[in-house]
Amino acid sequence: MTSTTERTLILVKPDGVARGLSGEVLRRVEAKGYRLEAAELRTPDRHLLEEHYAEHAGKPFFEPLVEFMASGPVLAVVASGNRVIEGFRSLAGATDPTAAAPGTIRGDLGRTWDTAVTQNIVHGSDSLESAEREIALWFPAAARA
Ligand code: IDP
Ligand code: MG
Repeated sequence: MTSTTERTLILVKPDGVARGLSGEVLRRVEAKGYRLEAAELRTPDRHLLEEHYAEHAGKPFFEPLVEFMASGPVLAVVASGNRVIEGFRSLAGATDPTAAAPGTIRGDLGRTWDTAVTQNIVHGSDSLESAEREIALWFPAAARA
């Protein structure tokens, strides 16, 4: 990838893949006008997830989160476009799917299944720095020097 357009890492989490929502998430990303640069379906190992969620290490939801994320296939996607980081966060909606606004991925397709908000269908990078860090973790070949 030689483009200098902003990029973000999107994950369709195990709940989203298991519920058959991968296509719906990609549809919304493409319909918004972003470009798909890479996509891979895989079950991430603990090591990758601990790196990916390093900012949350030590929090009470960290262990259940890593366990949930390792529980099945995840669709990892790199998308690009002007302000795609902010734009995908907006498409995704608030972290808690019960509270997420209708019209968003989490608001339209998610709900809380128990007391936790772990299962919320998607992840999206939250800043330029985390996007490049996360892309390098999930797609080492696509990392920028
Ligand atoms: P984000 O995904 O909206 O950026 P973060 O605060 O970065 O939200 O949290 C990362 C992920 O950890 C969330 O998407 C969700 O799966 C999980 N999570 C966040 N807060 C909680 C919580 O209070 N309980 C359980 N899981 C949580
Ligand atoms: Mg986050």
